[in-house]
Amino acid sequence: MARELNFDGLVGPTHNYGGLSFGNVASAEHAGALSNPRQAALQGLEKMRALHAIGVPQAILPPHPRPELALARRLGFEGDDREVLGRVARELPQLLAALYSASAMWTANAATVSPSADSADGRVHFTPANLQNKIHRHLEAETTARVLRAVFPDPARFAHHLPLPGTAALGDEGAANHTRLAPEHRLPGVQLFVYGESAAHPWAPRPRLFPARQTLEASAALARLHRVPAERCVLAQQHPETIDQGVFHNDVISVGHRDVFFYHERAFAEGEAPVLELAEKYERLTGARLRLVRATDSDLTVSDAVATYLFNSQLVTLPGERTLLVAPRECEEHPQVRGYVEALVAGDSPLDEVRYFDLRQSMHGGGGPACLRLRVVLTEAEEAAMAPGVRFDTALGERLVAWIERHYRDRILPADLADPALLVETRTALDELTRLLGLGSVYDFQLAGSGSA
Ligand code: SUG
Repeated sequence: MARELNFDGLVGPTHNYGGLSFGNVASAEHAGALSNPRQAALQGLEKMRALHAIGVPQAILPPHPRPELALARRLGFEGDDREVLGRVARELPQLLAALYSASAMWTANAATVSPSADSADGRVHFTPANLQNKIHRHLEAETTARVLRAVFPDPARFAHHLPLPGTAALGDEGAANHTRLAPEHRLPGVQLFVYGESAAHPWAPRPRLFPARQTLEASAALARLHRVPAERCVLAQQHPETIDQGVFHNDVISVGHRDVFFYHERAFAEGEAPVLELAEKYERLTGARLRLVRATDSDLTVSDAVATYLFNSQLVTLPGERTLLVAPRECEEHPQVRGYVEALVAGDSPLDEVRYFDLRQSMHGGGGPACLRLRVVLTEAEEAAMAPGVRFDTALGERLVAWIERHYRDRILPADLADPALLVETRTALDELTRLLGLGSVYDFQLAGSGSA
């Protein structure tokens, strides 16, 4: 037996719209807008609660410590916490949003994870993403590494790699560019690694407006580190024109789960070739057929996909082997996309049901249902070796709702980030959370005992 657990990111108390992600259309559109951290966290929890209730195994990854004043200090801002915050607010206010970013909620970017069934050494492999393309996101790698080691401690079962070096040549955005397909979770499968560009192919078409955040060299290193045999890997370049239209990760244009791969015809630079390679390898290695759902431009355009995040839906298996599409509410509100999805579900496609979720607070930063979760396939024994406190159940859900209502603000504007009270509130909330999740001290401010605010 093996199951796929969805580790959702719990939205942190400093969720704000900094407009920090060049190339992410929603992030740019909402720069400086009023955010509601309380609602953001509750919307995410509601998705976890609903999926748990229909039998989808669910767990939680905690928010990261914010503000990350260590970054400000490395940039020359001196003094105690209050002084550093005050100086940044006066001299470099645009840095405040990065120091306070709650982007760790998008755990599809936390790490790449390969299940033990696919790895030559029979262990589950984790590599935290370096997220080097964005200043606010590169902050996440260190805490992610620490949290993953705390949640998956046994070295005989779990292999933890260092994040790849944080340089443009090795840009890595984690599971958002990685899809694992297998007839059943416990059986060996095939892994698709999608990248935006490569130094080895300087003449290949590349995006002209927006950055490609993942490189071929990074994806190849992940496959090597995770000891996934080459015959089980497919490496594919994302279509550069889609990156320029706002598809900054592959999970905005395709999604796969078990034996289903749902994608837009413009997803890949080489058109249908990588999909055929995937299907061919899948069939040869598993003896089963990959079920493909290919959306064409007449079904929906790339810009519809970016506006609604249809491909950022989650695919999950319901009891009775039915496949559910967990889609953002924006798909339901878009007549053409809604019509397309409903036709798929009503017809004989592999998609059997759809459910829409209101994740508006996250969507306005460019993160849909699939961005909010990191999938980890675990055998029964591996699951038993995992830290138990992060497993989601109804009781934890209720405790988290109470914790959010106790600690979270319901409005943050850019100017509020200068308020030292937010720092104190955030640390108090997070300190309490690590006890609630039984994680021990995983945050710098707990380890160093350096709360001088
Ligand atoms: O990296 N947005 C995130 C969204 C990540 C979505 N994840 C996946 N597609 N898997 C990003 O661009 C916006 C932050 C801001 O503007 O304040 C942000 O970081």
